[in-house]
Amino acid sequence: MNGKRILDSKWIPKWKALAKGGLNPRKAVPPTKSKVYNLTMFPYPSGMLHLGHLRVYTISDVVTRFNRMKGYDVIHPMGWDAFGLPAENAAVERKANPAVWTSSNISKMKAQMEMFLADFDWERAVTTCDPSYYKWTQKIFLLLHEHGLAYRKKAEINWDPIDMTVLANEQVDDEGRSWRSGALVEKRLLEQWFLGITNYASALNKDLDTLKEWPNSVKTMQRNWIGESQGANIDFKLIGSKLVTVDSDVLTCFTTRPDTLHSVQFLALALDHPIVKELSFVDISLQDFVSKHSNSKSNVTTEPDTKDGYFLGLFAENPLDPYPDGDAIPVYAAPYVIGSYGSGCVMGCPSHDARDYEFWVDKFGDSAEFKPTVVPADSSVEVDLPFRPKEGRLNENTGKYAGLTVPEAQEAIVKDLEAKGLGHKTKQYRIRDWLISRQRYWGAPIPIIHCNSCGVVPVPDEDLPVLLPQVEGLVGKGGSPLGQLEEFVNCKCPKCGSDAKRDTDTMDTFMDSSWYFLRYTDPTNDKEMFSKELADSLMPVDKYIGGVEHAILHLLYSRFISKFLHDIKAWGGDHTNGEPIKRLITQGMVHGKTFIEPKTGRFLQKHELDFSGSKVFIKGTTVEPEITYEKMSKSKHNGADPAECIQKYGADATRAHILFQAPITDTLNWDEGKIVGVQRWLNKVISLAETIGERSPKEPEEAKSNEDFNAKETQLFNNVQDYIGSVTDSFGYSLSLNTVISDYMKLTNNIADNVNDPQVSISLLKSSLEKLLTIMSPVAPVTSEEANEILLAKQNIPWQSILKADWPEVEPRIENTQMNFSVMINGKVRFVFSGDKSLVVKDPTEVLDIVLGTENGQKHIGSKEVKRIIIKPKMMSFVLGK
Ligand code: ANZ
Ligand code: ZN
Repeated sequence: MNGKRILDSKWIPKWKALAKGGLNPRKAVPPTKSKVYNLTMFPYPSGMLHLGHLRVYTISDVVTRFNRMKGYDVIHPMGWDAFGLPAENAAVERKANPAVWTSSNISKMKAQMEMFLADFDWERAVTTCDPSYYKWTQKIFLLLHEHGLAYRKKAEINWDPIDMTVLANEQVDDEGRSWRSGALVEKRLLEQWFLGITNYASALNKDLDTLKEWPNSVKTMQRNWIGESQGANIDFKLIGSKLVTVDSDVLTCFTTRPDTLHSVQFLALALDHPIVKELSFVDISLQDFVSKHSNSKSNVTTEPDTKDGYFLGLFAENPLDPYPDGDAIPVYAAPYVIGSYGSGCVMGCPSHDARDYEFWVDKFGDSAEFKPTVVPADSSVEVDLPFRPKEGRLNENTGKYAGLTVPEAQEAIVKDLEAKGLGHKTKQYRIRDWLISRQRYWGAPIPIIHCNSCGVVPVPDEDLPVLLPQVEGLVGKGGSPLGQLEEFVNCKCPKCGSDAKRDTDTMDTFMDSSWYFLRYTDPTNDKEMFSKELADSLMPVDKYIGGVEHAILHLLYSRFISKFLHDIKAWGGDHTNGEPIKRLITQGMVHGKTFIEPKTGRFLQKHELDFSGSKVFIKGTTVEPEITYEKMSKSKHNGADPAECIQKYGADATRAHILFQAPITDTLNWDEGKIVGVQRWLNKVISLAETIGERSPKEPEEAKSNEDFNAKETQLFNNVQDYIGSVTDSFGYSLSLNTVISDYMKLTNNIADNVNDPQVSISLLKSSLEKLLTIMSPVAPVTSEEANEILLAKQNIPWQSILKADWPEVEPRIENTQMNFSVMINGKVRFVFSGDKSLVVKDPTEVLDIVLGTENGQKHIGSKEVKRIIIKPKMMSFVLGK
């Protein structure tokens, strides 16, 4: 352990004694202002804190310390996103109990967080795998079920035919093989639980506009994910249909371009459309067509780009131009139509849509005919088909709509269709309902019982939580692990009392994390998921800091569940729209320094390199490696261990370094070598405390008042105020934490420059240093506290933690009436004299008298004869006789 770590371990217990176990004594000072809820994305307890964690938690810790010093009532909780596959895998591999594995990881990580001084509200901690937490996750599931927002539907899963088990997508490699058995993974249909997030698609999309303090990039990602399209549903009647199982003779198409209705030349149905299903019973070549295209469907659901189509022998009519006056429109089955989007039926406009164009040309080649209806606004411009204009007009093929612009035609056509009952305006969303069933062990059991007579029966409230059964030595075989535990599966139906079976799926872990910030407001409540009163007083989250990798799923699910809980009045009221997070801050990644062998491109390990000189060489050669910064990974040998860094340099230096290297939203290139600059700064602060403390009077003395400051003092005073102002701003809205560190360094140098100047009073030096120690305490609490202790001890003042201090107010700058004069004696500058600006216009002999009143005046002029005196702004010259 080196000196810095000794300091860390000196202060941690002292703070704990003052802060009831926390790490920040300020927490014991009653707040005077409103609540501020600072949240960071809680970690998965893998057992190892990495630099990404260190970065995000340092950011939220320093901001929280600042907010507390400002007097705010800050909530800064931490917890554990503790369910999930890694624990389960570790359990299978080591025959360990995932609960034990998880809780030992939690204690390790908690200790690592303490090492870098993160001060969280541990009294609010939640652990998602704890029954006292997942009881309420299950309750939320049941509430969703009660409101028709949780339902069962058949969906595909990955099935490993050798291990006889369900696999998560991550367990299937790129070739579609199981990670463990190597078997080719099969798709199987299984009844699974879905949550109706699509019911909230419109609100989730619209309310993005109210999130003024979210990064636009994140809002755009969410918008794209939700994928709202404005358009219309248009009904096409089948001509002389003889369908049996499908009892409607209307095909509804969703289109974003109702203005192109007159250019429709075919309709295309998805392969799983009921009409295609019916017809394929009797048509073997259609069967072949469907199965050929269904089999080619890959593991991931990418959009098939095939232009293939199969004519179904059916015709439909255009609602605005019915048969027989209008054309009979052929109906195809086509793989490019997505069954789950819109109505699974497309109105094909070869003249105006690229995909429809390709489809059409593929069918008819050179003899394909076209019916363009939209032309450029400027009719002299020639265009190629397909023509997909942003600004255009309808042509003569459109009867009464000819001449209208695209938006005008859309309005008019939809209006006419509505009048005829053949169409209406609508919106479509790309987002799908949320599949939450996992055929895994380590998750919250779905609180449902299946009864032969009553069907799906929710577990009654009084029987919650449905406990995850304890297992010794999980085996990763045979479907849902819970399904093999007879004691778990077999139960009585809560409704009729007959033998029944429990649902054996567990919930997606995103469900656990979709509401943890609400639980933090009331973490120990065993009567409710949280009290409405507490949630209302603490929500919404004011700042949420975390990785941009959660921009879509986690944040969308959190918004969905929060809005749902808001709608059922579990929290909030009419004044909110149930949005849980006011401001979102996405921190950048941490990249590691990577050494590459220039010829082969091989990643080099540290032991292959020679760091002894000013340049790095590959050991035993004169070859310099290529150096880049890349995402840290084992294969690139570019990882860095935060614990090691803290051991070496201490928590303060590590924290300051991580903030200093890059703005918080940028990628941070981690280069441990650069930490020396920060160390030098921290050492300087300590030595300033020693020097200034040494020179401070042992008895309290009255500080010089601001009006009496000379030019030097005024400048130092004003600088201190400027830096306080700048640091305050940076900690405030802009969160420009890298400039905070450079401000600290500049202010430190500023004080150091004045420390040996006899014209600067010791009381001002001392108060300047105190200000510095106060404003740097959020980032470097150990150094602040240590320097403060030195300063106090030298003055025989009993120790008081500086972490309790209020954040200093910026005092008004002092208008400078003082001027620094360089004093020349016989043509050479000998010293600087600080005096009132008015000296320039004073009688020179009076000025001489004043100068003689100073130490320097006596030393350099003394009783010598003065032959000439020149006084100018910033300059005085005395010519002395022999
Ligand atoms: C006629 C048309 C003419 C269209 C035109 C586009 C351009 P977005 O914007 O992504 O919502 N469509 C509708 N349902 C579909 C399905 N199930 N599978 C594949 N494509 C489908 O896309 C909406 C457009 O995609 C719709 O507007 C429809 O083609 C097609 F010049 O209708 B359009
Ligand atoms: Zn029953």
